Order: sequence, then structure tokens, then C-alpha cells
Amino acid sequence: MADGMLRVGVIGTGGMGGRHARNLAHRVTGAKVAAVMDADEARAASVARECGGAAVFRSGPALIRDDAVDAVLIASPDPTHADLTVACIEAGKPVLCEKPLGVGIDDAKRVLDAEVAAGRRLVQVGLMRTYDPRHAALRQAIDDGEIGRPLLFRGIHTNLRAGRTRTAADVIVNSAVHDIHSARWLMGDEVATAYASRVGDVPERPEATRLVLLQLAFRGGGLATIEVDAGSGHGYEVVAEVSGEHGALRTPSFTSPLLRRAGAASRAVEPDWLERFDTAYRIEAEAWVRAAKAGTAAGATTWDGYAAMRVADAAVRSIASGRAEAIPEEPRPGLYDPV
Ligand code: ISE
Repeated sequence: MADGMLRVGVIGTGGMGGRHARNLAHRVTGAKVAAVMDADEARAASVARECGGAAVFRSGPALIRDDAVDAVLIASPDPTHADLTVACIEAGKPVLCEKPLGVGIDDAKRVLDAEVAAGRRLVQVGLMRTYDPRHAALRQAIDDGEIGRPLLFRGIHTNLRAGRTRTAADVIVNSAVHDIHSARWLMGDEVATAYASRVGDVPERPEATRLVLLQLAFRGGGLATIEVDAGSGHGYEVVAEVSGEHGALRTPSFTSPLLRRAGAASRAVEPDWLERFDTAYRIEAEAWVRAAKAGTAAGATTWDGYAAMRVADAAVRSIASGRAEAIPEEPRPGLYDPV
């Protein structure tokens, strides 16, 4: 670490990685972007310039190994997450890996096994909703006993448009995984069974999925429903609601003011997660940098990423089987005991 600054290497400089890189360079104290890598070299070079002249790498593993990189942020496509995160663990470098921890349960398990074998927490998973002030306020109210024991989590998650063709597995593993994490965190429990159903998108492409609905049952008796609309057309919205024994909580959906005009009242809806969760991404990166410099770890753990993936995996199996799928109990490795 030069000048007390954490030298971060960013792998993947598209929408999400570019935002992380700019946050680290300009909005987070104690870190600088030392290196970047992207399959699109011109894009990497342009982000490197915006971040004060970071070195541009052609390969993720080479960036991870470089002595001028203290810690790594991974925001490349989902299929690369597990291998790159395992490489960071093997190099002994702290890593913030975007969710999900790969494209399926085998990927997530590989990362879990590698970190447990290393015997120390190096991985933070980009399940960042715990850093969103609107979600954190719900958790605080639950901790303060405002609603008693949580009984039901309801998550609504809409994307503006699907863009590419999204299968049910893709919508569940890439998008619903956030809401699964929120449900575990806000209910304070692990999921026992998952039932999932879907609505198709366009008849010409039967695998294309517009919407998924998940119904989860927790070990302690609580329930959750999660809806993800992959192409709502109206905007990006994430709502979390928890009903408890004697009260209910709901995150406010919008930050925009209520506009009354021409005989109508309306509110603008954010177009995407970069806007809706702008604050959360900054706070998440601050927490990661602080922890990496202190030799500790913060945020969602590999266990959280793995546990969310196990639920996602059961939901994907449920789409195929048409039945609720069980998630057998699995002991959490001691490495992830709360401190
Ligand atoms: C995207 O990858 C994200 O991480 C967003 O937070 C999520 O809401 C979106 O659905 C995903 O595709």
C-alpha cells in the first residue's frame, strides 16, 4: 500500500465496473484505482484515464497477480466471477466481487471452499442492499422491535427492459438473488423451501422470461414472496416490505418529488440500479476499503452469496419440476460466525 492508499485493480469496466472505478477514484477516501481490465480495451483505457491514469491490463489473472495491486474489484460478466474470486483468494488479496458468485451453485461452492481453506475472510460480495439507507432503516426498525417477529417478506423488483433474452435461470440468479439476500437478512432466517413460477416474454422465444415469482418458506415458519419483472417498461423499482407480529414496514419507492401538473400527479421512476442505488454503491465501497486496509472484512460474506445461490438454485429447479424444492440444512463454517 503506497501512501496509505489502497491500490485497487478493477476487472470489468462496463456500466457497473465503470461506476465502481469512478467511485473509488473520486468519491471514496483512502483508495486509488491502480489498474483496470476489460475485454473492451478502449473502454478500459477510457475508464483508466477518468481514474487518473490507471494501468490497463489485458488479463484479469495478470492484474490480480500484479504487485502494484493490493485489492481487486470484480465487475466482469457473471460467468467469470468464481474463477477470478478464487484467484484473488489464492493471491491473498481482498476482493469485492459483484453478485452473483457465479452462474450456479457449483461456482458459489468453489469460492466458499477456497475461502474456508484459506482460513480468512477476503471476499465481500456485492449484495449491496444492506448499504441502502432505505433498506437499512427497515432492519433498524426490526432490531428496535417496532413490528415484533418478522412473519412475511415481500419483494418487488422491476427492471426497465430486459435488453438481451433472459431465461428464468438468468432472472433468478442475476436479479432475484438480491431480493433473496434481502429476505434472509430482514427475516433473520434461512430458507427451507423455494417454489418458483414464470411468465414468458415473446412467443417466438419460449425460453425468454418476462417475470418470475418466488415463494419461499423459512425454517422458523416465516414466508417470503419475490416478484421480478425483467422488462416492466416503466422503470427500475425495488420495494421491500416486512410484515411482523404487530406492524409492517415498507421501503419508500421513490426519491423524486410528487409532481402535480395538467390535471395529474406523478413521480419519476429511476431508470436503473446505478441511479436507484447510487448512495449504496458508494457506502459499500467505503466499507470495503476501510475493512481491506484494516485487514478485516465487511458486508455480505461468501456464505451470504452461497446461501442466496442455494435458494436461487432451488428456485431454478422448481421452475423445471413445478414443485417446491427443499434446501437441506447446511452448517455455516465457523469462519462466518458473527464477530
Ligand atoms: C443487475 O445485474 C443488478 O445487479 C441490479 O441490481 C438488478 O436489479 C438487476 O436486475 C440486475 O440485472
